[in-house]
Amino acid sequence: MRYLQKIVTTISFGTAIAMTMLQIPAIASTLVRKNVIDLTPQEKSDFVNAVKTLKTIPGTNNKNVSLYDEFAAIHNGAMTFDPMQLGGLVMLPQDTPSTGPATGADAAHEHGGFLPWHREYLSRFERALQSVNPNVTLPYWDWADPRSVDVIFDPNFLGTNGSGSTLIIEYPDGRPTIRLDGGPVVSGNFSEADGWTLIPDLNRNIGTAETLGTSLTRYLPDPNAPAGFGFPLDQAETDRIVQSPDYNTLRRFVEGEITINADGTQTECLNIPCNHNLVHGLVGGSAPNPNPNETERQILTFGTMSNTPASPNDPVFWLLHTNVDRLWAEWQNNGRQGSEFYAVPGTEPYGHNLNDRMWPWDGGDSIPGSIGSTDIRPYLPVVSPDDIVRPIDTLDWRSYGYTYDTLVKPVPETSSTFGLLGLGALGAASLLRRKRSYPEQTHLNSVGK
Ligand SMILES: [Cu+2]
Repeated sequence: MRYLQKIVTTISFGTAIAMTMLQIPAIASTLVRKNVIDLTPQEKSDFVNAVKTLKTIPGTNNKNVSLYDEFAAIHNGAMTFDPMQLGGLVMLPQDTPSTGPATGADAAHEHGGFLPWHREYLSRFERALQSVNPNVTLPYWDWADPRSVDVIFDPNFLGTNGSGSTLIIEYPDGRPTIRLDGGPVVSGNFSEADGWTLIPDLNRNIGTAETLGTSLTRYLPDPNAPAGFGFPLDQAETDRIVQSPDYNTLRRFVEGEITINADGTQTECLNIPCNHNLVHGLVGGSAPNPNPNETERQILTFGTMSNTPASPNDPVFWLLHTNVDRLWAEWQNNGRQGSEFYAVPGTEPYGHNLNDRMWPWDGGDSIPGSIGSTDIRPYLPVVSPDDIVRPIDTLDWRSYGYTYDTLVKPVPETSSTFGLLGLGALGAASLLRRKRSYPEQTHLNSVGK
């Protein structure tokens, strides 16, 4: 639908017709986003090479900035619309306030548009990768799979933990001391020695607005960390995300504002985040502030991934968010794809309702401000005034030309699903055939493993 809309828009502009027509074949061939643990060595090196190449291509606006940095700038810019940046207790002094209807709420997080905004953002990044190598698709990090961490944080794939810094956070009220080991990634892929140099203005601590410098910084948890303080995340909890009864619950659950317990009760995730927010915090290093007061935030954040504006500087960002998008697609694939399975109309701040324009694809309606004293606007890409995207345009992931391996894989014949249904061998075989013919419409095992 979004492409149809674009055709109608561009016809009146004449010259853009040819470009629009070129997009059509991409829709016809659906690319499959895979679990990162299933990538072949070739697929892994293709992904890494495409990501690194984007860091060497000049940006569309400021030629001193790479295409990759422009993506990082967009994520920074989205958060400047929230004067309480990331819900911290303190309003960072914002030298240049944002303007326009999006002002007042984070344009990409904490509200209904979290899922649509990131779906659009990921797809644009994936298309940028495909302009380097058409075989590349975004892999996802199934955070509940114990095999994922070793595959991802390999020096030859997305690089290792940081080193050289130990943080000890002590709690005067008797809570256990937290120890975090990490720091800059100093060798292997995505280290500065490897050429992965960050723009300090786009790599800031959300709580202090101080820059984290030019290195990717990680504080990965101890591999033996107890459940809830390390990887993997809980499989049963992740399965419950896809069972969420409505969009608002799903969005809050997967983003990490709440969790739903096994007995169906809800718990707010305050000082210790959940799901997507937890993964950000575990990679970048975060801890409850021992002494939050009127001038400090409730959660301390240390590295690149835990400081949300900066987080796309870590390439693992894309794998985490692709998993979030997958969980949304699986939820939608279970009969919830229509616009009635979105946030209740009128309940969201501007930019997050079904037909609102989402910055930066808003025709220039809103202008981001600064993060502290940092004006990120010189780093932003050019966005055409007719490049408009609303949440409603993002609901059908297939219209972007991709799907997920979990939505096209046939359910294994040994699956308990067949046992539960009590099907005989013949029935199971015919169901399997139907699934192969219409994989996305007869999907039974929504969290396929
Ligand atoms: Cu995120």
